[in-house]
Amino acid sequence: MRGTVSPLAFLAVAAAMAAVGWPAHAAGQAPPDLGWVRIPAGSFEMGCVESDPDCLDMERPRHPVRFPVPFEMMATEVTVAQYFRFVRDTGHRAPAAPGFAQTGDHPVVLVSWDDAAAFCTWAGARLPTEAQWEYAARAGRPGLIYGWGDAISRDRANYGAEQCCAGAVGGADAWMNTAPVASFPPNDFGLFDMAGNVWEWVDGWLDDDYYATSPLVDPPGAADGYARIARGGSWLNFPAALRTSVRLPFAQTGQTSNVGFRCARSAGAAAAD
Ligand SMILES: [Ca+2]
Ligand SMILES: [Ca+2]
Repeated sequence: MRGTVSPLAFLAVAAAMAAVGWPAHAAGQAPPDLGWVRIPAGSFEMGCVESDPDCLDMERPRHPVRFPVPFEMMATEVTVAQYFRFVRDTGHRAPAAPGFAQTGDHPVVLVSWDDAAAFCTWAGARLPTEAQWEYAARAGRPGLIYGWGDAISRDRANYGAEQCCAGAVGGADAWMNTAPVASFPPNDFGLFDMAGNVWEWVDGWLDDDYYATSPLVDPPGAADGYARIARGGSWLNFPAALRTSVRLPFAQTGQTSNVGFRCARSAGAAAAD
Protein backbone atom coordinates (compact mmCIF):
# COMPACT_ATOMS: atom_id res chain seq x y z
CA MET A 1 0.00 0.00 0.00
CA ARG A 2 2.96 2.26 -0.54
CA GLY A 3 1.86 5.59 -1.97
CA THR A 4 2.82 6.35 -5.52
CA VAL A 5 4.89 9.41 -6.26
CA SER A 6 2.76 11.82 -8.21
CA PRO A 7 4.61 14.81 -9.68
CA LEU A 8 1.49 16.92 -9.32
CA ALA A 9 1.06 15.95 -5.71
CA PHE A 10 4.71 16.70 -5.06
CA LEU A 11 4.31 20.14 -6.54
CA ALA A 12 1.30 20.72 -4.31
CA VAL A 13 3.36 19.86 -1.24
CA ALA A 14 6.26 22.01 -2.40
CA ALA A 15 3.92 24.95 -2.94
CA ALA A 16 2.45 24.43 0.49
CA MET A 17 5.94 24.42 1.97
CA ALA A 18 6.82 27.67 0.24
CA ALA A 19 3.67 29.24 1.64
CA VAL A 20 4.48 28.31 5.23
CA GLY A 21 7.16 30.99 5.51
CA TRP A 22 9.34 29.47 8.16
CA PRO A 23 11.44 31.85 10.23
CA ALA A 24 15.20 31.44 10.27
CA HIS A 25 16.16 28.51 12.46
CA ALA A 26 19.88 28.16 13.11
CA ALA A 27 21.46 24.78 13.74
CA GLY A 28 21.40 23.94 17.42
CA GLN A 29 18.50 26.27 18.11
CA ALA A 30 15.46 24.83 19.86
CA PRO A 31 12.82 23.55 17.44
CA PRO A 32 9.44 25.27 17.26
CA ASP A 33 6.66 24.58 19.71
CA LEU A 34 4.89 21.49 18.46
CA GLY A 35 1.73 21.92 20.52
CA TRP A 36 2.35 19.88 23.65
CA VAL A 37 -0.47 18.64 25.84
CA ARG A 38 0.06 17.59 29.45
CA ILE A 39 -1.09 14.01 30.06
CA PRO A 40 -1.91 13.52 33.75
CA ALA A 41 -0.51 10.78 35.95
CA GLY A 42 -2.90 7.89 36.42
CA SER A 43 -3.77 4.28 35.70
CA PHE A 44 -5.67 2.41 33.01
CA GLU A 45 -6.38 -1.04 31.64
CA MET A 46 -4.37 -1.64 28.46
CA GLY A 47 -5.55 -3.96 25.72
CA CYS A 48 -8.78 -5.19 24.23
CA VAL A 49 -12.00 -4.41 26.14
CA GLU A 50 -14.35 -7.27 26.98
CA SER A 51 -17.21 -5.93 24.87
CA ASP A 52 -15.10 -5.85 21.70
CA PRO A 53 -15.97 -8.65 19.23
CA ASP A 54 -12.96 -7.93 17.01
CA CYS A 55 -10.14 -8.60 19.51
CA LEU A 56 -6.98 -10.23 18.24
CA ASP A 57 -4.73 -12.36 20.42
CA MET A 58 -1.98 -9.73 20.30
CA GLU A 59 -4.37 -7.29 22.05
CA ARG A 60 -4.67 -9.60 25.06
CA PRO A 61 -4.49 -9.99 27.95
CA ARG A 62 -5.93 -6.74 29.14
CA HIS A 63 -3.61 -5.61 31.92
CA PRO A 64 -3.15 -2.67 34.30
CA VAL A 65 -0.65 0.09 33.58
CA ARG A 66 0.22 3.04 35.80
CA PHE A 67 1.97 6.33 35.06
CA PRO A 68 3.17 7.81 38.37
CA VAL A 69 4.11 11.16 36.84
CA PRO A 70 2.60 13.26 34.05
CA PHE A 71 4.12 13.36 30.61
CA GLU A 72 3.48 15.38 27.46
CA MET A 73 2.32 14.44 24.00
CA MET A 74 1.79 16.44 20.83
CA ALA A 75 -1.88 17.40 20.46
CA THR A 76 -1.78 16.47 16.79
CA GLU A 77 -0.03 14.18 14.38
CA VAL A 78 3.21 15.71 13.05
CA THR A 79 2.25 17.87 10.08
CA VAL A 80 3.84 18.16 6.66
CA ALA A 81 4.95 21.70 7.56
CA GLN A 82 6.53 20.59 10.83
CA TYR A 83 8.31 17.70 9.16
CA PHE A 84 9.68 19.77 6.27
CA ARG A 85 11.10 22.27 8.75
CA PHE A 86 12.97 19.35 10.31
CA VAL A 87 14.17 18.31 6.85
CA ARG A 88 15.35 21.82 6.08
CA ASP A 89 17.15 22.26 9.38
CA THR A 90 18.84 18.88 9.52
CA GLY A 91 19.27 17.76 5.92
CA HIS A 92 17.33 14.61 6.78
CA ARG A 93 15.87 12.77 3.79
CA ALA A 94 12.59 14.28 2.61
CA PRO A 95 9.68 11.86 2.33
CA ALA A 96 8.29 10.93 -1.06
CA ALA A 97 5.03 12.62 -1.98
CA PRO A 98 1.90 10.53 -1.59
CA GLY A 99 -0.39 9.97 -4.53
CA PHE A 100 -2.80 12.65 -3.34
CA ALA A 101 -2.67 16.35 -2.54
CA GLN A 102 -1.62 17.52 0.92
CA THR A 103 -1.17 20.99 2.38
CA GLY A 104 1.16 21.89 5.24
CA ASP A 105 -1.44 21.15 7.91
CA HIS A 106 -1.98 17.55 6.82
CA PRO A 107 -0.16 14.77 8.68
CA VAL A 108 3.18 13.81 7.15
CA VAL A 109 3.22 10.30 5.64
CA LEU A 110 5.71 8.02 3.90
CA VAL A 111 8.04 8.25 6.90
CA SER A 112 9.70 5.18 8.41
CA TRP A 113 10.00 4.42 12.11
CA ASP A 114 13.60 5.66 11.89
CA ASP A 115 12.50 8.92 10.27
CA ALA A 116 9.87 9.43 12.97
CA ALA A 117 12.33 8.72 15.77
CA ALA A 118 14.84 11.18 14.23
CA PHE A 119 12.20 13.91 14.08
CA CYS A 120 11.27 13.40 17.72
CA THR A 121 14.94 13.49 18.77
CA TRP A 122 15.32 16.80 16.89
CA ALA A 123 12.28 18.06 18.79
CA GLY A 124 13.84 17.17 22.16
CA ALA A 125 11.35 14.35 22.54
CA ARG A 126 10.85 10.69 21.55
CA LEU A 127 8.22 8.46 20.12
CA PRO A 128 5.60 7.61 22.76
CA THR A 129 5.75 4.16 24.23
CA GLU A 130 2.87 1.98 23.16
CA ALA A 131 1.43 2.20 26.68
CA GLN A 132 1.70 6.00 26.70
CA TRP A 133 -0.08 6.10 23.36
CA GLU A 134 -2.99 3.90 24.47
CA TYR A 135 -3.32 5.65 27.84
CA ALA A 136 -3.48 8.99 26.01
CA ALA A 137 -5.94 7.63 23.44
CA ARG A 138 -8.31 6.33 26.14
CA ALA A 139 -8.09 9.68 27.99
CA GLY A 140 -9.59 8.44 31.22
CA ARG A 141 -12.58 6.69 29.64
CA PRO A 142 -12.34 3.01 30.58
CA GLY A 143 -13.82 0.06 28.74
CA LEU A 144 -14.62 1.66 25.38
CA ILE A 145 -13.92 0.14 21.99
CA TYR A 146 -13.23 3.53 20.38
CA GLY A 147 -11.97 6.66 22.10
CA TRP A 148 -15.47 8.15 22.38
CA GLY A 149 -17.65 5.05 22.77
CA ASP A 150 -18.43 1.63 21.32
CA ALA A 151 -19.66 2.71 17.89
CA ILE A 152 -17.64 4.09 15.00
CA SER A 153 -18.62 7.59 13.85
CA ARG A 154 -17.62 9.69 10.84
CA ASP A 155 -18.31 12.74 13.00
CA ARG A 156 -15.38 11.69 15.19
CA ALA A 157 -12.64 10.53 12.84
CA ASN A 158 -11.31 10.24 9.30
CA TYR A 159 -11.35 6.65 8.08
CA GLY A 160 -12.07 4.53 5.04
CA ALA A 161 -14.61 2.25 3.49
CA GLU A 162 -16.48 -0.42 5.41
CA GLN A 163 -14.52 -3.05 3.50
CA CYS A 164 -10.74 -3.00 3.18
CA CYS A 165 -9.07 -0.84 1.82
CA ALA A 166 -10.15 2.43 0.28
CA GLY A 167 -10.86 5.98 1.40
CA ALA A 168 -14.44 7.03 2.06
CA VAL A 169 -16.44 10.08 3.15
CA GLY A 170 -19.62 10.76 5.12
CA GLY A 171 -20.85 12.91 7.99
CA ALA A 172 -18.07 15.24 9.12
CA ASP A 173 -15.51 13.05 7.35
CA ALA A 174 -15.04 14.85 4.05
CA TRP A 175 -11.68 13.29 3.16
CA MET A 176 -10.91 10.39 0.84
CA ASN A 177 -7.24 10.63 1.94
CA THR A 178 -5.61 12.51 4.84
CA ALA A 179 -7.48 15.33 6.57
CA PRO A 180 -5.85 18.44 8.02
CA VAL A 181 -4.89 17.56 11.61
CA ALA A 182 -7.44 18.52 14.26
CA SER A 183 -10.40 18.42 11.86
CA PHE A 184 -12.40 16.42 14.43
CA PRO A 185 -13.12 17.00 18.15
CA PRO A 186 -10.25 16.25 20.57
CA ASN A 187 -10.46 13.60 23.27
CA ASP A 188 -10.70 14.51 26.96
CA PHE A 189 -6.92 14.99 27.17
CA GLY A 190 -7.03 17.50 24.29
CA LEU A 191 -5.52 15.12 21.71
CA PHE A 192 -6.72 15.07 18.09
CA ASP A 193 -6.93 12.17 15.65
CA MET A 194 -5.84 9.45 18.07
CA ALA A 195 -8.34 7.42 16.03
CA GLY A 196 -7.91 7.61 12.29
CA ASN A 197 -6.34 10.01 9.81
CA VAL A 198 -2.92 8.31 9.92
CA TRP A 199 -1.57 5.37 11.88
CA GLU A 200 1.05 6.52 14.41
CA TRP A 201 4.41 4.92 15.00
CA VAL A 202 5.17 4.11 18.65
CA ASP A 203 8.35 3.02 20.44
CA GLY A 204 9.04 -0.60 21.29
CA TRP A 205 8.66 -3.85 19.37
CA LEU A 206 5.77 -6.20 18.80
CA ASP A 207 6.12 -9.32 20.91
CA ASP A 208 2.82 -11.17 21.25
CA ASP A 209 3.74 -12.32 24.77
CA TYR A 210 4.64 -8.89 26.15
CA TYR A 211 1.16 -8.00 27.43
CA ALA A 212 1.21 -11.09 29.67
CA THR A 213 4.42 -9.98 31.38
CA SER A 214 4.27 -6.19 31.03
CA PRO A 215 5.54 -4.20 34.01
CA LEU A 216 2.81 -2.31 35.86
CA VAL A 217 4.60 1.04 35.97
CA ASP A 218 5.37 2.95 32.76
CA PRO A 219 6.12 -0.14 30.66
CA PRO A 220 8.75 0.60 27.99
CA GLY A 221 7.43 -1.97 25.51
CA ALA A 222 9.26 -5.04 24.30
CA ALA A 223 12.97 -4.58 23.66
CA ASP A 224 12.80 -6.99 20.73
CA GLY A 225 10.16 -8.53 18.54
CA TYR A 226 9.10 -9.36 15.01
CA ALA A 227 7.87 -5.91 13.94
CA ARG A 228 7.55 -2.29 14.92
CA ILE A 229 4.06 -1.05 15.83
CA ALA A 230 1.69 1.65 14.65
CA ARG A 231 -1.55 2.60 16.38
CA GLY A 232 -4.93 4.20 15.74
CA GLY A 233 -6.02 3.30 12.19
CA SER A 234 -6.10 5.60 9.18
CA TRP A 235 -7.96 7.20 6.29
CA LEU A 236 -7.44 4.00 4.29
CA ASN A 237 -8.77 1.57 6.85
CA PHE A 238 -12.12 0.02 7.71
CA PRO A 239 -13.77 1.05 11.00
CA ALA A 240 -12.49 -1.77 13.22
CA ALA A 241 -8.91 -0.66 12.56
CA LEU A 242 -9.66 2.45 14.64
CA ARG A 243 -10.36 0.39 17.78
CA THR A 244 -8.13 1.83 20.51
CA SER A 245 -6.45 -1.50 21.29
CA VAL A 246 -5.44 -2.34 17.69
CA ARG A 247 -1.73 -2.94 17.12
CA LEU A 248 -0.48 -2.77 13.53
CA PRO A 249 2.71 -4.78 12.97
CA PHE A 250 4.93 -2.94 10.51
CA ALA A 251 8.53 -3.09 9.31
CA GLN A 252 10.88 -0.53 10.85
CA THR A 253 11.88 0.75 7.41
CA GLY A 254 8.33 0.60 6.05
CA GLN A 255 6.83 3.76 4.59
CA THR A 256 3.26 4.11 3.41
CA SER A 257 0.84 6.89 2.65
CA ASN A 258 -1.25 6.13 5.73
CA VAL A 259 1.35 5.93 8.52
CA GLY A 260 2.64 9.01 10.37
CA PHE A 261 3.41 9.75 14.01
CA ARG A 262 3.45 12.19 16.92
CA CYS A 263 6.03 12.67 19.67
CA ALA A 264 5.99 12.50 23.48
CA ARG A 265 8.33 13.89 26.12
CA SER A 266 8.66 14.17 29.87
CA ALA A 267 6.57 16.86 31.54
CA GLY A 268 9.73 18.68 32.60
CA ALA A 269 11.05 19.00 29.06
CA ALA A 270 9.31 22.33 28.49
CA ALA A 271 11.84 24.03 30.75
CA ALA A 272 14.50 23.26 28.15
CA ASP A 273 12.62 25.04 25.36
CA1 LIG B 1 -12.42 9.56 5.14
CA1 LIG C 1 -3.99 9.17 14.06
